[in-house]
Amino acid sequence: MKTYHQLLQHILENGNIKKDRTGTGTRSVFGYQMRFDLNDGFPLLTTKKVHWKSVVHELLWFVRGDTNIRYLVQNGVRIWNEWPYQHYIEANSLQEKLPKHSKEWKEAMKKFVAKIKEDEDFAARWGNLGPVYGKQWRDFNGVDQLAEVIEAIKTNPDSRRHIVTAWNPGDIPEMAKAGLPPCHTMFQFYVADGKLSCQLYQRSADTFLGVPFNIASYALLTHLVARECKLEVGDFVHTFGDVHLYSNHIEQAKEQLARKPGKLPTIRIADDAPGIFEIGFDDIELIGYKPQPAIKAPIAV
Ligand code: DHF
Ligand code: TMP
Repeated sequence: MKTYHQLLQHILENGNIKKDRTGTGTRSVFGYQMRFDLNDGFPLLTTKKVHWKSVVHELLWFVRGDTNIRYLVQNGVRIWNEWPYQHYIEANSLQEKLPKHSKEWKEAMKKFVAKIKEDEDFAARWGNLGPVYGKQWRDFNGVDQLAEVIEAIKTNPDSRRHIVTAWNPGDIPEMAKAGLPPCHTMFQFYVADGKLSCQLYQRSADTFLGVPFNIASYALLTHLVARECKLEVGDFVHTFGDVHLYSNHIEQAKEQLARKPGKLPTIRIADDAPGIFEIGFDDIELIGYKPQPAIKAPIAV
């Protein structure tokens, strides 16, 4: 995964100092591209431990068209908790009592998440992120983009129109309320030589925390769609708009750069597993993942 290290290095060397919505501050560049041949192994970072379970559950949650964090919470996945929680705080005017990232804020988040898990009505009211990825992939103004793109890959592999977009301008205000306007904005598939490649355009990228998940997620999606279409996997191409390192991730990035990338793991999807729309967590096995220890970093909300 030298490719990812090169991106970190590139931002450290060339990043513009830039303010951002969260008030954290970033070093950022505009426009960058990485390419991973999925036949070289599965691109899950080895120079820090990435929480694989979260990657898989989040992708299955998108594929099923779900946008409520309840499924994630019930499966021990924490990565989307902060946004509905912050929306709950703001909708109930609790900002003064619970300032972002304070000790009280962290304590109350545990209670919020427990309530999402236990109380179905509370989850229905406060667990929804709005019409984010899952909604747009499966029902973009009535269009099941994921099902249609799979059908098109099967019937017309050479098409240059194999696109799924999460950027639905009319829905952006609703997404911004309790979630975020889509960061991984649109993707395209390409078939050549019996291999399926995928390219993602990511408009905004948190290089230290989000990007390792995004690479793994789209690599897994490519494997699942290839299997569905009886194709081998090709490349995952990752194209960025504003790709940044938050100012409170700089030391962590340097720590990671000092580590040497190891051998990539592989994945195996059970032969008897159902198709992409019914596949379960246990059908997907990660083999030979031996990462170096996790590196903690605060997330910008
Ligand atoms: N906001 C920001 N500022 N950056 C993001 O990357 C981001 N990603 C979102 C939602 N909003 C975001 C969804 N994806 C983590 C990773 C991906 C992700 C959200 C959060 C994260 O916190 N990763 C930690 C801990 C993972 C865990 O074990 O729960 C990590 O060290 O990788
Ligand atoms: P923004 O909406 O102001 O661009 O903030 C979104 C932040 O979340 C930005 O730092 C990018 C980051 N992000 C990722 O890097 N990957 C993701 O998958 C998601 C959801 C967010």
